[in-house]
Amino acid sequence: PVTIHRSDYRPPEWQVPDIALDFALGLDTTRVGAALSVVRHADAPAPLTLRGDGLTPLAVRVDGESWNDWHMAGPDLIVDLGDRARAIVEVDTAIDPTANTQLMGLYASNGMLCTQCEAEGFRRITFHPDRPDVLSRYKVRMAGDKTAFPILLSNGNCVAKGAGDDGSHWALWEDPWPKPSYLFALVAGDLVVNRDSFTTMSGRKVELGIWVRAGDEGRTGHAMQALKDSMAWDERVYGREYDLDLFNIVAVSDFNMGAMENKGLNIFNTRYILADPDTATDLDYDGVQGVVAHEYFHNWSGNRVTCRDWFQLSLKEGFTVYRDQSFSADMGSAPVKRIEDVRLLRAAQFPEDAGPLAHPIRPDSYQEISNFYTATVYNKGAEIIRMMATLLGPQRFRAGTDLYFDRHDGEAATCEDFVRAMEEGGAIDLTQFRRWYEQAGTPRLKLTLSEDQGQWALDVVQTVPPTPGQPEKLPMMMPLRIAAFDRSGGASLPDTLVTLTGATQRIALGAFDGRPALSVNRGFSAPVIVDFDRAQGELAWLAAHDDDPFARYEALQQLMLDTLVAAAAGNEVDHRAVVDAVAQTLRGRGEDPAFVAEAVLLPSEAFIGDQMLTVDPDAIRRERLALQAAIGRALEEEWRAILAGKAPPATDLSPHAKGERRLRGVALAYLAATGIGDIPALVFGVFSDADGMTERQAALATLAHGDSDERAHALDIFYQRYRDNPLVLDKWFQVQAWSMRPDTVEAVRQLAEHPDFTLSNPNRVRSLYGAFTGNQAAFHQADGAGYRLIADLVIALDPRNPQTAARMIPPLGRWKRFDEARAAMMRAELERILAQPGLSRDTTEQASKSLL
Ligand code: BAL
Ligand code: ZN
Repeated sequence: PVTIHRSDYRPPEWQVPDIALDFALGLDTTRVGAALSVVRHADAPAPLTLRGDGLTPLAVRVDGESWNDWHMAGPDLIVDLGDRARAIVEVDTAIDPTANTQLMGLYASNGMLCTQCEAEGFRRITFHPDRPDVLSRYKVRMAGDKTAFPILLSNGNCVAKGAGDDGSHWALWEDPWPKPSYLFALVAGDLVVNRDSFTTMSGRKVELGIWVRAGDEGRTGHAMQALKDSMAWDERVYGREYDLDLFNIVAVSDFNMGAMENKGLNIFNTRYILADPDTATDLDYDGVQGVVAHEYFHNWSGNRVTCRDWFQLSLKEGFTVYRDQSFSADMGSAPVKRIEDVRLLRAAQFPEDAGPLAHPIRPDSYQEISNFYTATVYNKGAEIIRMMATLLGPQRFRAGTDLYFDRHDGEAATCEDFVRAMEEGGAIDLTQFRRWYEQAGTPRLKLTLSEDQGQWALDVVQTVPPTPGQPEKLPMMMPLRIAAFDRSGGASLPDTLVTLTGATQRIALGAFDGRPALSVNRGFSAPVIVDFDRAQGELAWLAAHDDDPFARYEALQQLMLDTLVAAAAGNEVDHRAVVDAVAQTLRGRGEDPAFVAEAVLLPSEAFIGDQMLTVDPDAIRRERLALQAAIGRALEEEWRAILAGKAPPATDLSPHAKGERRLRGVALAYLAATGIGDIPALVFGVFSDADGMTERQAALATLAHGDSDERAHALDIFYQRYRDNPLVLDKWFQVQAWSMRPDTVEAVRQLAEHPDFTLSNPNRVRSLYGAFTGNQAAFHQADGAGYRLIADLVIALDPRNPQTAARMIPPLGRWKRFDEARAAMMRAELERILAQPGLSRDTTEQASKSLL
C-alpha cells in the first residue's frame, strides 16, 4: 500500500465551487449524474484528477459536449481540460447500494438508502477530488419509487418536490453553505419523524426532525431533548448559533461509526438515538446525549471550520470531544464525567500510545485514513484542548475560540491555525506546547518529595517514552494542578496550577510539620502517568479528605492498584487498607452515589495489566476476584443494605437516581464475588423486579459470570423478551462475551453460530467480538484460542467490511506486553491474517504495523 505523508500536502489545483447531483434511486442500481463546476487554481494548465473507488464513468461531458480526453489512472478519472481555467464537467455513473457491504458511500440498510462519506466515501458515489479542502455548494435532486422511498432527504433545505406518473417522486435539496464532500449525505426510505423546533439566540426558528423506522419514534425523546440542550449550550458557552432553518437526524442500524455530522442531516447509529427506560441503561442514555451533542457541535467545529487535510483530523475531533465532554459535565455530575473520561482514556488511548500503533494526535503518515479514527486523535486530542483551556482560563480560552471561529469560518484549517488562535486570543506562548501535536507516547512524571529545614519541595522528572519512528523525545509543556495537605490539621497549600516545561523541575510547597499529603494532577489536568511512591496510609487519607473529587477517586484507585499489582506479582498482600477505604467512601454515598459507585469500583483487569512489566492475565483475574470477594464479604451488610432499599423508578433520570442505580450494580458485583449461597437468587430477584434496563442488565451481567441455574434462566427470559429488538439483543451477546467463566472462548465461538448473529451488522460484531477482546483473561487464554477466534473473525469480515475488521486488530498488536508463549501466538495470528490474499488496505496497515 502507498503511504501518504503530511509533508506532501499541496493545495488543490482545481476547486469545485458548485456541484449538482442527480440521483435515480434504486436499491440495486442507483444512477448518479454529477455536474461539477471546476475552477483552476494552478498557474499552469493541469489535468483534473477526480478520485473514484470502484466506479466506471458511463459518460463524460465538458461544458455540455461529449468529451473523450479522459483516462483512468487506477480507480481515478483524469480529465484533460486543455488550457481551460474553468469548466462544467459532467460524469454519469451507476452504483449498487445493496452490494455495498463496506457501508461507505451509498448503501442499503433494511430497505432504506443512506450514505457515509467521511473520510473517503464520496468517491464511491461519484468521481470527485474528494479532499476536505475542496468546498462546494451542493444542489441534490433525487428521484425514486414513492412506495419504497417515501422520504427523500439531503443536506440543507428542500426547495422543490414533485411526483411522476409512474409512481415515482422527486425532491430537490440545496445547501447554501459550502462544504467538503465528506459532509454530503442522502437518505431515502420509509421513515417516521419526531418533530420539534428550537429558536436560536437571534430569534430564528429551526425545525428539528429525528427520523426512524416506524415503531421506534417513541424512543427518540431523549435524543431530541439532547439536541435542544446542545443548541442552547453552544450558544451560551461558545456563542455559536445554528445556521440553517432545518436540522435532521436519521437513525440507521447498520453503521460503522457512532454517528456522522453531515451538514444539516446527521446520520446516526440507532444505538445513539433510541432510548427508553425499558431498553436502554443509564449509560446508554448518557451515550445518546453525548453523541447527539458531539455531532451537533461539529456544525461549528468541523463543518463551518473544517480540516485542510486528514492529518488535521484532531482539529475537529479532539476539539469536538472536548466540547461534548464539557457539555455532559454541565448536564450531570462534572466529577463523575471526568472520572469516566479518564477511565476511557486509560482503557483505550494509553495502551494505543504504548504500542506499535502509537501516533501523534496529528499523524505524519498513513496508508488508510479510516485507521486513524483513534482514541489518540479523539480522546487524547480532547485532552490537548483541555490543557490549553486550563492554561488559559475560561475567558482567554473563549477569546481564543472566538478568534479561531471568526478567522477561519468557511475555511479548511489546520491544527496550527487553532494553536495560533489560542496564542493570539489567549495571549500565551504555546511554542513548546505544540510538541503535543508532534510527539506520540504518554509522558511519565516521576515525583519525589524532599525537605530542607522544614521547607518541602516536589521534584518532577518528565520523560516521554520512545514510540515507532520517534526514538527521542523532548519534554512537553503541561498544566499540573497540585495541592498539599498537612494531615495533622496545619495550613495547606491550596489548589495551585504549575506549568511544567522542563525535563526536571522543582516546585516549592512551603513549610509543613512532616511530610505533607500531596494531591497531584488534580482533575487529571495533564494526560500523563504519574509515578509517585506513597504509603497506604497517605493514599487512604487522601481518599477520605482530598477536596478535589477526582483526586479522591485517584487515591482510592491507586491504593487498590498497588494492592492488586503486588498480589498479581506473587506478593503476600493484606486487603484491609482497601476494605477500610472502601467502607469509608461508602459512608458518603447518600450525597453523591454516582461518585461513590465510581470510586469503589476496582480498576479493570486491563489497567492492572498496564502497570505490570509483563501482563499476567490469569494472576490478575485471580487476585482481582480475591480482592472483590474480600470487600464483598467484609462489607456484606452494607452491600445488602444498598440493595434492600427500593431502586428509584427507571423513568427518573436525575443524576442522583442514576447514581443510586449505579451503586446498586456495584453492590451486586461485590456480593456475587463472595460466593455466598443465596446471592444468585438475590441477583435473580433484582433481575426479575427491575423496572428498567439499567438494573436488568446489571443483574444479568452479574449472573452471566457464574454457573447458577438462575444464570441460564435469566439469559433465556432476556432473549425471549427482547429477541426482536436488535440493540437489546446486542446486550445479550455482550454480557456473555464479558463473562469471567472459564468457557467463555468456546461460548463466544458458539454464539457466532447463533441464528441472530450476523457479520453484516457492525453493532452485532462489536457486541460479541468487541466485548470479548475487552475480556482480558478470556482473550488471552493460555492456549491461544482467543487469538485464533479474533483472527478468524478478521479474515471472515475483511472482504465484507474492512473498516470494522481492521478495528479488531489492535488487541493482537499488544503482544510485546505478554509472555513469550502468548506473544508468539499473537504474532502468528497477525501473520496468518497478513497471508490472506486480497486483504484490504485497512487490515494490511493495522496488521503489518502491529507486528513491528
Ligand atoms: N466525524 C466522524 C464521526 C464523528 O466523530 O463525529
Ligand atoms: Zn466527531
